[in-house]
Order: sequence, then structure tokens, then C-alpha cells
Amino acid sequence: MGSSSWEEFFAVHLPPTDFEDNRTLLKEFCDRHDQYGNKIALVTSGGTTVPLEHNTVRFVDNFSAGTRGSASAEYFLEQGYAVIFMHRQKSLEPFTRHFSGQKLFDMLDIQERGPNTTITVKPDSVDVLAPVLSRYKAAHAAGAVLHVAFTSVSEYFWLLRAACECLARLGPRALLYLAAAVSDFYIPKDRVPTHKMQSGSGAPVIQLQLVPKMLAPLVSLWVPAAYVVSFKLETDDSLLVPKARAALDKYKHKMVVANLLQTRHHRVILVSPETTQEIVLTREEVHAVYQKYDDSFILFDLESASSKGEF
Ligand code: 9Z3
Repeated sequence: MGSSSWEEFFAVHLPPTDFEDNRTLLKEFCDRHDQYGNKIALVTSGGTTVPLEHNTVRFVDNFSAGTRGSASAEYFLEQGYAVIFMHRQKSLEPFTRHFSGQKLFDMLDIQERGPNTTITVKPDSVDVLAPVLSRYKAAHAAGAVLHVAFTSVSEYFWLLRAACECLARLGPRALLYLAAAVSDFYIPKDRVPTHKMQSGSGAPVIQLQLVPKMLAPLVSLWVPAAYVVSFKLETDDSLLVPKARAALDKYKHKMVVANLLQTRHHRVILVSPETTQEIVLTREEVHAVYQKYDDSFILFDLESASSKGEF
């Protein structure tokens, strides 16, 4: 099935219920940082869902945990950017990602003395927790980071367009780093049942439609002066660079970061209009980088592109 246009997508899909609140937050954040002449990076992170019912019990999802996006957001903050962290609800977030699952509780001790109960950080965990906690506190005290969350692909697009509307006035001081794994397919609104699908009606036949390519209006209309970095994910190596280059030729943005599902944490290819640069980390480098920043290593090369005047 073909895709509808992006205008049609927004005409048919209503904004999410918390949309106006998020739009106000985005506007305040961008206005404040614009006033100070700051740079803002919009980092998208995590996967989008495709609901199978309006009252959603079931949905199509993808693998992304938000590792790349959450790690990269920390690195952008460290490089002096204010960061809009637009992420899948309940995916990894900057700073707290270091202590997900049981990790945080394993770092704590409890002395139970009734009303005088105290909780302390284990001495050997202070060195691990303190640097992350101080970077978290500093970023939040400076008002340098704004979190906005999406779940479905339609919520993602509404937020993306609203963020772009606010970022447009920053011109080249806006950078978009589109690391979220956005579904290429969805079910048009009029074919999504209201209530939970019943097994008594037999196995459903679900027909997906192509999602309109939002990168086209984003680059040419929404934020024409921004530095836009998109991501290309493949599972077949032979398609990776050709498809990244095709995206760059088509949308005319600044860079595609190409990665394979299987090797995404230690290998990326940075594709710009003039260059193709592969970055592969050795086992030792992966270990060293993971201890400090996890997989945000590609930002070192975005920074070197920046120093060459590319943005
Ligand atoms: C990526 O390629 C990201 O690097 C990953 C990060 C999603 C692989 P994790 O969250 O994974 O760290 O586990 N993001 C973009 C993927 C994408 O959907 N791209 C589309 C495409 O390849 C649209 S540009 O066609």
C-alpha cells in the first residue's frame, strides 16, 4: 500500500492528549535558550509503537531501548548544548540509564532504626554514583535539559513537528539528532478498531500502510537552517551505505549515521555529502568508552565535523 502525504497524516491523526502542555514546555525551553544565544540539540530516542486498537491493548513495537539516544544526550550536554530529549515513554534516559534495573538498589545500604532509618550509598559505590549524579544535578539546575515522551508513531510525529516549530528560530544553532527507531509502517486510523480485538472473531488480517517520510518536510520546511543528522538502520551490510547515501541525496540534510542492528554498539558509518567515514571500536575501546559514555562515541566525530566548520 502507498503512503499518505505528511499533511494528510496530521489532518487525520489527532494530537495526543498532553500535546498542548508539551508544546508550551517546548516553546518556553527554546525561547529561553534562544535568548541566551545557546545551541539546542533535539535528540530523539527509543522506538515507536503502532497500536492495533484505539483502546490499545496490543501494538507492533521494535527493539530500540534508547541506549544510543540517552547516551548521546549526555554527551551533547557536556559539549554545551541545551538538549530536548524526546524519548519513548519508559525507555532509557540520560544519567539514570547508568543505574537501570537493580543497579541502584545494589549500591545502597539501609540501617533500619524505626523512624530514624537511614539509607546510605555503599562506600565503594560513591565513586561510580557521584560523577553521574553531579552531571545530572548540574544539567537540571542549569535548566539545560527538557524531557518529552511519546509512545505511538503518531505521538512521535506530533511532538517532532512541534519541536521543529520552536527550533526554527534558532537557525543554525539547532541540531537534530534523530536516533529514534521510527516505524515505517502504521495502520490508518479508520482501520483501527476501537476496542480490544476478540479472538472469537478468528485470526485478524492486519494490513499496514507506509508512514509518510517526515524527513522531507522537516529538512525543507520546518527547520531549513538546522544541522540535521538522521540514522539509517539495516540488517544487511550491503544495503547500509547505498541506502544512507540515497537518503542524503533525497532529503539534502547534513549527515546520515548508518548502523547495522548486529554491530550498532561498536561500528557506525558517518555519511555526509562529501565523505564516508567508518568508525569501528576495538574491544578495549568499547570497554573504555562504555565505562565513560557508553555508545555515544560517534559524537567525537560530529564534534570534529563541527570544528571543520561543517556546522
Ligand atoms: C538508529 O539507527 C539507532 O542507532 C538505533 C539505536 C535505533 C539502532 P538503541 O536504542 O539503538 O541504542 O538500541 N536509529 C534510526 C533507526 C531508524 O528507524 N531509521 C529509519 C530507517 O533506517 C528512518 S531514518 O529507515
